[in-house]
Amino acid sequence: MYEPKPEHRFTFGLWTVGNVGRDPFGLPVREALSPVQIVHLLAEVGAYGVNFHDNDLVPIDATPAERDRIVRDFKQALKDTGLVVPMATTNLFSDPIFKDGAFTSNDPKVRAYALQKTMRAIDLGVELGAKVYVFWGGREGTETDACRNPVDAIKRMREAINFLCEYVIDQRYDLKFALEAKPNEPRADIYNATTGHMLAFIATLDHPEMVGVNPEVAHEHMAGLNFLHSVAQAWEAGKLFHIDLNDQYAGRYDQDFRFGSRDIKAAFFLVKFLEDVGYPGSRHFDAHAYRTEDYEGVKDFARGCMRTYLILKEKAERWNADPEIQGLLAEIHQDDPSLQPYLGTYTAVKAAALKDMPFDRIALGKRGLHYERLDQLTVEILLGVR
Ligand code: GLT
Ligand code: MN
Ligand code: MN
Repeated sequence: MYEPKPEHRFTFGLWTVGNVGRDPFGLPVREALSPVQIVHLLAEVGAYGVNFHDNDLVPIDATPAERDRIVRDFKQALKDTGLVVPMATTNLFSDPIFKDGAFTSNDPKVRAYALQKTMRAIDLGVELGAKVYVFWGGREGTETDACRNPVDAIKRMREAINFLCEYVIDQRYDLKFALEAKPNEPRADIYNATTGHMLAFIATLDHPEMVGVNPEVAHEHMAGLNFLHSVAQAWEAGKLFHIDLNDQYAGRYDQDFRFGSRDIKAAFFLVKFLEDVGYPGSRHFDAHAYRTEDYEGVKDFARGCMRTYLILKEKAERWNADPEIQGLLAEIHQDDPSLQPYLGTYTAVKAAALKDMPFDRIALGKRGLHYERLDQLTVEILLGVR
């Protein structure tokens, strides 16, 4: 019942199940797998797709011949397993050249190199079938604002995304961009720190229709925000091009835990939202296994992400079919046709009528809304007693 199937569009990055468990305080705990091995691991656990940064697949210092061999082997692994590549992205953060950012760097040479690297990575992604191209800013930020006026950073970021949109159009690629925010880490403060910032930024681009967002659970939680609200705003704006699922509590470093492992209720309302609106894109798990695990544990982690999603999907169906919940919702959302002349699109007549309308403010403020009951019913569904 909770078996992952291709129609669920569950994807993982090469960097997720391939994560070797290095952290700022400790060395790798798992031996690195090759991209081909990772594809086979993902096929074994039942994933639909695999995403990558350019350098997850092709090392930054590979020769053209090495690149061709690696890409050939990777394509063969995709063919052998049936996995697809729905998304690709660029590593603009690991190499020391990017220590002060890529597109927002003060050094025009670094900015130019970042564009070159991204164009090459776009070519690679498209060659392997990607339809969505993610931009996570990585090191587009500061430790000290003495180094740059943030307005210049925003202008440089706009210039880069505009440039790359034109490149995609020029190449006649069928590719959309998805911007991913993270508020802090790996630098102290990152520009365009939340999905909301990204949505506002997109509206200022030359080709806003080509650019959407890739919200990540952990990144909005890091900022203490409600992830569902960010996702809903992106969806309503037609901008939910991709999503990164994982988990973590607010106020911590970017933990990238297994989906649903920290805040089940938030994960539930997220899954319910994605399923209710019919979000058609990838459900990408941008997470990694605990550092305590070997590769069997990594498989447990990956299976767990997908299984939890599917369990929550089933819980959402149960919630939608629950007569008591639906009864409460019907009550909560009851319309009042007598208010039609006053609400909706503005007219001068409506405004005048509304200004004269008497309200029983005290009575309206006194009503109980039954949200305690509604939330308890939700919790009981999640706890499996309903
Ligand atoms: C990195 C980051 C993620 C981004 C990845 C894509 S890399 O793991 O923390 O949130 O989605 O660049
Ligand atoms: Mn993250
Ligand atoms: Mn992410």
